[in-house]
Amino acid sequence: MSIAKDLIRKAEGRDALFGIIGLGYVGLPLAVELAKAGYTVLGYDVNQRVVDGLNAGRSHIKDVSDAELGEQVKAGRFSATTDPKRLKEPDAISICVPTPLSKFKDPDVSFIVAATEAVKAVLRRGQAIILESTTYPGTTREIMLPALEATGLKVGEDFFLAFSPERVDPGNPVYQTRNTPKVVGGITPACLEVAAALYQPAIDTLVPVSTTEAAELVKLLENTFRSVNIGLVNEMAIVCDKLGVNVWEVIDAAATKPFGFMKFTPGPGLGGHCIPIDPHYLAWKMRALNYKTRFIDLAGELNSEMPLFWVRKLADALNDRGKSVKGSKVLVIGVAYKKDIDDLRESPALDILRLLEERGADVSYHDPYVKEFTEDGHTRRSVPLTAETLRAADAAMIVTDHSSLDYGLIKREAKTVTDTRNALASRKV
Ligand code: SAJ
Repeated sequence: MSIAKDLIRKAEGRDALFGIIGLGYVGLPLAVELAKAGYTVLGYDVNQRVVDGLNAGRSHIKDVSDAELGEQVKAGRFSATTDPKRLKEPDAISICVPTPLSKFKDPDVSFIVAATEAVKAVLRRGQAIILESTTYPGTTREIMLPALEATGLKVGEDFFLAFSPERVDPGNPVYQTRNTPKVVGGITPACLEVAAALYQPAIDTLVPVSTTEAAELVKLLENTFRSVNIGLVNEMAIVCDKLGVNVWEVIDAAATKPFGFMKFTPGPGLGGHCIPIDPHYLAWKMRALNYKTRFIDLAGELNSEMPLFWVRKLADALNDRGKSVKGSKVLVIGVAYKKDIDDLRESPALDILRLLEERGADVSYHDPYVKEFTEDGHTRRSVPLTAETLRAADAAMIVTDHSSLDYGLIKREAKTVTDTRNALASRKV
């Protein structure tokens, strides 16, 4: 039997040992889903504390409960290691490592390279390697393939190589790993067939595409689509401000169109570890091909302007009360990059805090999900949201519209509120 057919048979029988490199918000939910489907899963991470916690049945990822992890650990279907030599054991390995941007907004694929080197060191006949990390089109073929074929093994015959973009939306109550359709592209047809067969027991819907580049681009299109549309509504917020029109009213009315429109909302800017970053992977690749991705660049500029736009709106509100930003006490309400989570990555609130302090404001923040954080060596702690803290501030700014906030209290007690999320009006307080 061919090696591919043998792997497919193992997948069908759940006899394959599945490896996951990177046990974060993508890798751990995938590992548990594969174990639930009947595979034995070996997790690999460089962080010994994470590995020890997982082997003790303690999850560090909100979307994976200790109970569901512990069940798989107890059943012997999941274990974790920091030993890269053990990567020779799995028949299949999914790579779920971070792909951040460098400070020059260039792709940082160092984690993918490190994972590839770890696999290359132990690559054996009969293994399937699937990259899941969001990256620029060509990464799988240009970085991973040469490294793995340098072992002398032949892709599509001795080993298999594919790309399948992660589509994890942390905290999403409806869509998790199993019920989110999974796009897969292979370096060869056999690679695609093997990768799809390996995922099939754990994923409800597989979406095969013809190449790894197509699969890489699918994810970048998805997130560039969001960044560009958020940039559009943020520009509409600036347009409406200049025209004295309520942008939220305009968007809500436009959203009544039952076809051909998709609602996005203006905000304080673009945060998170996906939307502000993924489009720049594509822009970087296209610059190398002498093409300027104007939509991506323009959306990035517009979204980056929003913190200053809202700081200026707050300055106007203070000015209307005969006050300057300099010397005023400002309470920023919500610092996470989006509501109901504790994630600060790329949060526009960080820019807003900086811009206010640069203008001489005495700034404090309240966020029920972020008790404290340190940035550039400066630790800030969340203050309670009370009538006292609201009254003590000359102005408040709602940056993250967490569901748990007491908007009635904010409306009653704050001297003035700059509402970047239309949180008060939308809740009719
Ligand atoms: N934002 C707006 N206006 C909007 C939507 C978002 O200003 O209309 C802001 C948010 O406040 C946040 C940033 O954009 O600061 C990103 O928000 P997001 O809703 O896109 O959330 P993310 O960053 O968690 O994006 C993830 C992505 N998932 C993956 O990459 C696998 C994205 O593809 C999902 O569509 C998104 O979750 C989701 O729908 O929740």
